[in-house]
Order: sequence, then structure tokens, then C-alpha cells
Amino acid sequence: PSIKEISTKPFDGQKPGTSGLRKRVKVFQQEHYTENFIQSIFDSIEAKGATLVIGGDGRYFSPETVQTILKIGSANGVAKFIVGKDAILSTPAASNVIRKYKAYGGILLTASHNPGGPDKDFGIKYNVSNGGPAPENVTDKIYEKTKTIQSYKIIEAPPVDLSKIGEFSYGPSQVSIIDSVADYVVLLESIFDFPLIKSFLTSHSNDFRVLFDGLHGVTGPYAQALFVDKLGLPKTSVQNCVPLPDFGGGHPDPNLTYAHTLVEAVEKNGIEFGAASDGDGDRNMIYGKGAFVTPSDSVAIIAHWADAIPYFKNGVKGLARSMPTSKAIDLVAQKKGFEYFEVPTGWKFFGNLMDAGRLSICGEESFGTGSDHIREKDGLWAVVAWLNILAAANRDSPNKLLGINDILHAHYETYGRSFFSRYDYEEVPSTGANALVAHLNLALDSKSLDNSTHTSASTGQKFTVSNLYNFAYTDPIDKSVSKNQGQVITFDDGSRVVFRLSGTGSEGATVRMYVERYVAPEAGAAELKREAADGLKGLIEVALELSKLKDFLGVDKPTVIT
Ligand code: VG1
Ligand code: CO
Repeated sequence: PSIKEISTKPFDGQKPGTSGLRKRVKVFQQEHYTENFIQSIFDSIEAKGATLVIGGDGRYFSPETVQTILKIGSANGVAKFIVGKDAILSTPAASNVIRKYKAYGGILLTASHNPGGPDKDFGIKYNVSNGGPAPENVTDKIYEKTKTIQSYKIIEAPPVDLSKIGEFSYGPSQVSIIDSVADYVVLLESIFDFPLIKSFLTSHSNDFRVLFDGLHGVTGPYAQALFVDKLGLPKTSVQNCVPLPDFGGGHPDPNLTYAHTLVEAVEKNGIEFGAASDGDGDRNMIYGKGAFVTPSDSVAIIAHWADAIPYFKNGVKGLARSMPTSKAIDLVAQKKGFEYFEVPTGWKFFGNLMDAGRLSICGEESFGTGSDHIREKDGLWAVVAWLNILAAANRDSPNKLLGINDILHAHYETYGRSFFSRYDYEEVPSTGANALVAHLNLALDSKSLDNSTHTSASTGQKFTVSNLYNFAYTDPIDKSVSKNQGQVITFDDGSRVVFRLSGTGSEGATVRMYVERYVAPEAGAAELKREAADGLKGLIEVALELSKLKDFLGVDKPTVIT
């Protein structure tokens, strides 16, 4: 078919954020809007003759966008497209497919945990050949192209049937529609001790029950294959596992607020091990009856128990976390003598370290956990990692069944506990958010807060500011520099408060406040077992007072607390 050149004009605001371009569906539906962004991707990469993967979380507007990518990609010389059946490939599965089939890159249609549907969010994200999100030099280039684009190229071809697995030619290109799940299951089976997990779950079918909630995101078919087909769990151990374009009207974010279907079912039925994932399958929450694992603790615990996981049998190369994530994982690295890193928010910053063979396990406080088996965070990987750890712990504890809380408290008794919480102020006016940032920058420049002591009115705790800085990161591998990654206030007892603007929202500004306070093992069991909200009360009061956050944002309470 002939290649047509269609003239267009640039749109404002096509700047990829923490994880791709995310906007309301209606924005993407404007004439030329999606086409412009996709052409800008092709203008920024060398995809001629290359293989490209297309996948996503199956949200509303995905099938249409796959057709758009095929038309524009083919006109731009892509030799072969590997597409997940029905436009579905979870983010971790897509990362795996890119790596396994040595593709040049991939385009993922997802807005992750943001709600979907005609009035909700859509997103487009470009991943590079290592399977990870494009680094900033690539996304910057794409953004520059969107500002000057004058035309895009398409081939004229009938739409492709995305529901049939198989390979066929499409204009000058080849298209291969693949099973969305199979490669990913093979991958996880090569990582974890499935026989051990299966025998543990089988022998404890009454006192260690599992419930996974897909929140109607992309993970449903993957969870079905892993938990029911491979591990032999009953069908009732998965729920909300049919992917829906609008996620059933829900907010597919695995935290205590949004994953209420999981929380309710776990509490009602006293389920020992529950878990949920987000819309695109890269996040996870571990939650059993009376037991919640904060993501910062989760990654530290997985790192501590790495020996139990066959994939790490040759040792752990290094550990890492994003800056706002609690320092629990640092303590594991120190104790075990591993190298460890603190990178800016966003999974793309882990990729170089993994490629250089210096990083094995890492995580973010935002329910993101993963390893160098791929280059994205991986929700189901984390869930199976926990099952593997529990199975191993119980193999060594024949007389007492160990659950989530036993693993958690043993960890605190060894390493101490980093109480951690995040307050999100979603979709607040940008002016207020910018004023808050300016206020903190002023204190930073004038050193007005340095050495000042602040007393919590309710707990009487005193916190003295030891440092205030703007987090910047120099990548140890390629030396690229990322500035203004969040404002950090540290206190002389080791506590820490971080302020950051979200880079994944689709409207207004979202301010995040992260608080962390460390308690050493010597404090004793009662102190270590406190509720996080309780252990952090004084620090949160001081953080709000110091930042004058409520005044700037004009709100009293955060929208979400995790
Ligand atoms: C948020 C999280 C960040 C995560 C990102 C993408 O970014 O804080 O840790 O990497 O979402 O996750 P931000 O800029 O809004 O704070 V996902 O599951 O949306 O791909
Ligand atoms: Co996600």
C-alpha cells in the first residue's frame, strides 16, 4: 500500500512524565493528537527494519491506538510488530517480550493505576531494547519533536484482527499476534521454586489461604495461569480477574484505599495471604488478615530472603530504592555487604545499574518491587516472591505455621523498623503546589530552617532539622544528571520528610509528602509493632507545620494516605 503523509500542527503539553504521556482519553481522541505523539516517537528512534512490541493494560482506547501505531509504524519502516492478543500485555510481560525476542523497543498503552474509560485516563509509554522505560534523553527528544511536528506518515491498510494469535504480513511489515501470558509464566517458573510453593500451599489449604485481586486490570489472566493452573489453588483464590476497559469503574491501584475489594474479602474470610496488582500489573500490595506489608519493607524483606529464591542462587549483585522509599533496604545491604543505590522516582532509573550488572533487587514506596529479571517493576513477581519466602520459612519451621506478620516482625527485630507513610494531595491547583515548592526552596537557599527545633503539640517529640536539600542524581553508569527530584528535610534523629510533585497525574498538580522515622531493634517489640500512623504522628505534625502545606494547598486532609 502507498504511504500517505498527513499534515498536522503541534499540540502543547505532550511531555512524557514519570512513566509516559498520560492524559484524559478525550485529549488523546482529538484529531491528530495520538498520531502526533506516535510519529514523534518514530522521529526520535531508529526503528527502520526493526522489531517493535505493542502491548498494554487493555484500557479503553487501546485497540484503536494499536491500529494507529501499526499504520504509522509500518509507514516509518518497522519490519515486524509483536502484539499482545487483544492489545494486552502487562507492563512486566511486555518488558520480558522485548528482551526475549530481542526487539528494538516497545510501545505500551497504559496509564497504570489511573482509572480508565471514556472520561478517564489513557497513556502511551515508550520502552527501549533493554525492556525498560525510555531514559530521559529519549523522552526529552520525543517531547522536542512534538513541539515542531508538521506531518505524520501512515500506510492505508484495513484494521488488524487483534483477537487471533498468528503471524501475517501487513503492508511492508509483518505482524505477530502472541499469547499475552505464556512467555511470562515461563519466566516466573524459571525464577521461583514452584514445586516448593505448590507443596506448601497444598499442605496448608485450610490454614494458609491465598486471595489475589486483579482489580479488573491486566493481571487477571496471568494470575489465573500462575495461581490456579500452575500452583493448583482453587478458582476462588483469584477475584476480579477479567480485564475490563474501564476496570469495572474502579481505581486499579493496590493500596488500602483503592483495593477495598481485596481488603474486605481478606478481612471477611480471614484470608492469611492476600495480594493485589494495579491496572498494568507492575505494582503489588501484600495484605493478609491483620497484616499489611509496606512496600518499603517488602523489598527489604525480599532482599533479606533472596537466598530462598533460585534466581538469586549465584548471589545478589546490589540493591536499590527510589529516593523517597524508606531506608529499610539500605540496612539489608549494609548487613549483607551488598552495594546499594538511591535513585530518583521512576523505574527508568534502575535500568542502567541492572544492565551494568550492579543491581539485582530494588523497589519504590509506591507499591513497586522488582529485580533484574526484566526492566520494569513486577507485581506478580513480588507476590510469588512472598509465597516463595513463606514456603521456605515454613519448610524450616515444621511445628509452627509462619505467616506474613511473623516474617515482618522477625525482620524488625533484626534490622529495626523504618516507619513510613506517604500523604497524597491529588489534583490541587498548580499555583498552590508551586508556591509550596518555592517556599521550601527559599528555606533551602536562606538556610532559615537549619538547626531549628520543632515540637509536636500532641506527642511532645522534638525534631531538629539537620539538613534541607533538593535531590539530584548522577547516574553512576552514563553520568547523566537529573535535578530537582524532590525536596528533602532530614532531622538529627535520622527522620526524614520529602516533598515531591507527581509526574504521572493527568490534571492539576499532585503533591506527595513522604515521612520516615527509624526505630532501632533495641526499642523493643511493643514499639516496633506500633501502627505506622501512630509511630509517625509527631513527625507528620512537624512536617505539615514546617512546610505550611495546608495554607499553600488550601486543603486540610490528603486525598490518599499510604
Ligand atoms: C508514581 C510513583 C512512582 C512510580 C510511578 C509510575 O510517580 O510515585 O514511584 O514509579 O508512579 O508507576 P509520580 O511521579 O506520580 O510520583 V506506575 O505503576 O504508574 O507505572
Ligand atoms: Co503500574
